[in-house]
Amino acid sequence: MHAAPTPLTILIVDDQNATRVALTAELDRVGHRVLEADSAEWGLELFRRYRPDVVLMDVEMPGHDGYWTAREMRAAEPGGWTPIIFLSQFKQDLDIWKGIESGGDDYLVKPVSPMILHAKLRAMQRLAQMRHRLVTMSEELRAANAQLEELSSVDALTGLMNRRALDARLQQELDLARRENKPLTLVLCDVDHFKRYNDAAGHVAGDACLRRVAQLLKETCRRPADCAGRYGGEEFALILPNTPRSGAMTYARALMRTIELSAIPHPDSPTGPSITLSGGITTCVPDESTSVEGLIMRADEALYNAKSTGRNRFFS
Ligand code: GH3
Ligand code: MG
Ligand code: MG
Ligand code: MG
Ligand code: MG
Repeated sequence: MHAAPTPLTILIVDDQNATRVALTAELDRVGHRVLEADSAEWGLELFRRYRPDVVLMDVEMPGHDGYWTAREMRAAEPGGWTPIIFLSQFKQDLDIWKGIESGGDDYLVKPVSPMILHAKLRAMQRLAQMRHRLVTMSEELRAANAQLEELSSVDALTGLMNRRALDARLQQELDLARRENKPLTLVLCDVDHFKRYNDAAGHVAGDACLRRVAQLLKETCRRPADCAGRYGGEEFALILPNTPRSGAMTYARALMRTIELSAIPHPDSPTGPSITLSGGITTCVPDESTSVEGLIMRADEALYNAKSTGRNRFFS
């Protein structure tokens, strides 16, 4: 042989002692680690236990034959692929066909020349490496995709759901509420006089203020199904499943109280020394005609009314 091969763990399954001894001696000589099994059952056991790199599989064995063993091995590694090379004294086309059909990757006729054996092992190793690279690549791709998915649904400034995710969630909750015949509440809220905040304190402080408001909104979502998101700019949305009108009003009062107590200073607000919110609330038990757009439109109208009647209030 020329260059020393990368050491492999090779499982030989063959009922004939002489064959195993000869193969083992040859594989040993070039540095491979050899596992020997004299039956299908034991071969399968060693396969499961040691996960060899390659299997050399006799076809004719008492009890279960090599075809059966190969199929069992394939079934024992879902998503995986260990190269299996059949060894047989039968060299008819049909024998070879059956070997490959039962899950073998190659088929050698006994007695096998050492050089052919090493060449075939090398080919299998190359395929296994290629497959490994592909599997790694697809895992990396999946991770990158998951990261992208996450990025595309989170608002970068506040860490809340963004508009895209909110719309999707609202649609889900709408469908669920319709199926279960339960009330769904949507709250849109908007920071009062936030342009003045930016003008007086600067955009960096403005950003920090929005993060603080976002955090408070998140904290007011006490039930697991409630969710808060940034609808855009200084506007936020809250989706409150299974919440009737009365519950929504209670929620709004608690939210306004939380904002009031946290007393985030506003440097230039006609509504007072600290940040205030205006909100629009809509509650419905959805039917066939209810849509996400319709809900948003109604909450928006209520928000507009809260703004135009003096701000720092929630309307429904
Ligand atoms: P109103 O009480 O009617 O809501 O008045 P307003 O000034 O809050 O409303 P307007 O829509 O006129 O202005 C919203 C401001 O919010 C303008 C914009 O500069 C600011 N804003 C939007 N997004 C961001 C952001 O991400 N960071 C900061 N710092 N400011 C933002
Ligand atoms: Mg045999
Ligand atoms: Mg606004
Ligand atoms: Mg506005
Ligand atoms: Mg505003």
